[in-house]
Amino acid sequence: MATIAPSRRVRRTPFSDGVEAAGVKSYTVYNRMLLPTVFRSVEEDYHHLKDAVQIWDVSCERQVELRGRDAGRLMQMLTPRDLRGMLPGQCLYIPIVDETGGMLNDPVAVKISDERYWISIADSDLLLWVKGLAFGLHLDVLVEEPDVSPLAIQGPKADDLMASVFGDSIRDIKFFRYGWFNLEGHDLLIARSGYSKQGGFEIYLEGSEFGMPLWNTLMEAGKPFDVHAGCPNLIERIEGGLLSYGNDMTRDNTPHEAGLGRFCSTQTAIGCVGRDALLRVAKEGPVKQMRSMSVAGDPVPACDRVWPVKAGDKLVGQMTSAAWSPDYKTNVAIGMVRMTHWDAGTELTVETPDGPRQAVVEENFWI
Ligand code: THG
Repeated sequence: MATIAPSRRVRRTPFSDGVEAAGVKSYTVYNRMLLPTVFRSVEEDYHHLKDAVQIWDVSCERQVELRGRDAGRLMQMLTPRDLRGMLPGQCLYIPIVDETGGMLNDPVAVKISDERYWISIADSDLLLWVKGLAFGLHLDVLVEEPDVSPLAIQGPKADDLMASVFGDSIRDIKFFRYGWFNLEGHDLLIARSGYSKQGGFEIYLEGSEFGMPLWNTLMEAGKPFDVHAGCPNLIERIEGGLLSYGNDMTRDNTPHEAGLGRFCSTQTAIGCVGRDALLRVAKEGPVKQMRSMSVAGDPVPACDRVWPVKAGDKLVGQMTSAAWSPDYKTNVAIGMVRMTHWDAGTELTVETPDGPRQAVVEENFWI
C-alpha cells in the first residue's frame, strides 16, 4: 500500500521521533493522529507483547476534559454507566450513547476531582458532542482537548520496568486506578490500564516537551527486560475480546448489542441522554450481539470491511475483525450475529475476500 501524506491534519505526537527511531513499519490514523500498527511484524510484535514488555505511543487516545461545577452532571449525561460511586483516583470504561442509545464512543473515564474529568476517547469526534451539550444546556463547565498524551507500558514485565523507574510503590496501583508519580520534576498520572490483556500501565503525559526524555528513560530502563517499541496488537486484542470502535461497533449499535451491557446500569444512570431509548431496548434484549468466532483454514486476509456471515444463503450477521492466532492455531474473530444463530457451536459461513470459509460461534474469547 502507499504511504500517508504528512500534513497538519494528521497530527504527530510527542513520541513520534522515538517511534520512528524504533523502526515503525506501518501507521493508522486515529482521532486524526498517527497510531503505529506494526514494528517488526504483527506476529513478532504479538509474541513479544506476550513475553516481555512494550512501550506504546497511544497519544491518539485524546482526552476530552470536563472542568467546572457541572462536570459530574455532564459526565452522567454521556453514559448509561452509573457514575455516582466514582471517586478521584479511579478510571472506568464507559459506553457513550446518543439519544437513540447508539454508541458514540467507548472511552476510559478518568476522575481527577469532583469538578474535573478526562475522557480518554476511542476514534470518534466526541469533543464536538460534549461541547454541543454543554453549550446548548448552558452548563457551567469548560470542555476542551488538553495537550495530554498517553504512553502505554504493556506486557508481563511491565511492573518490573515501571518499578525500576518509579519505585516499587507503582506495583500497588490496582486495575483501573491511578496515582501521581514524579519523574525529573514532572508530575505524571499513571494508571494500571491499557488496550491489551497482558497487564501494564498508562502514563498520561501533560505537555509535549518531556515526551522524548520520558520515552528514552523507559527504553533505557527496559533493556534488562527486552523492552521494544510496540502498539495495540490486532491478534492479541481479538483473542482478548477488546472491541474497536468504528470497526466492531458504530453509532448503529447499542452497548447491549456490542456486548457492553455489563458496563451499563441504565436504570440508575439518571440524566443519561440515551436512558429512555436504552431502557426500551434492554427490556426486550438485543436481537443481534457481539460474538467471538473462529474461522477455519489458512490465515485470513486483513479485515478492512464487513464480511457477511451466513447460515446457508441467509444473512445472519457480519464479521468485523479477524486475524490468524499463532498461539491458538486458528483464525480468531469478532462479529455481530443474530440471536437465531448466536449460540456457541453454531456453524456458519463467512464471505471473506478470498471466498467463503467455515466459521464457528465460540463460547468465550480466548484470553
Ligand atoms: N486506554 C485509554 N484510552 C483508550 C483506550 C485505552 N481510549 C480508546 C480505547 N482504548 C477505548 N476502548 C477500550 C476498550 C477496552 C478497554 C479499554 C478501552 C479495557 N477493557 C477491559 C476488558 O474489557 O477486559 C477492562 C474493562 C473493565 O473491566 O473496566 O480495558 O486502552 N486510556
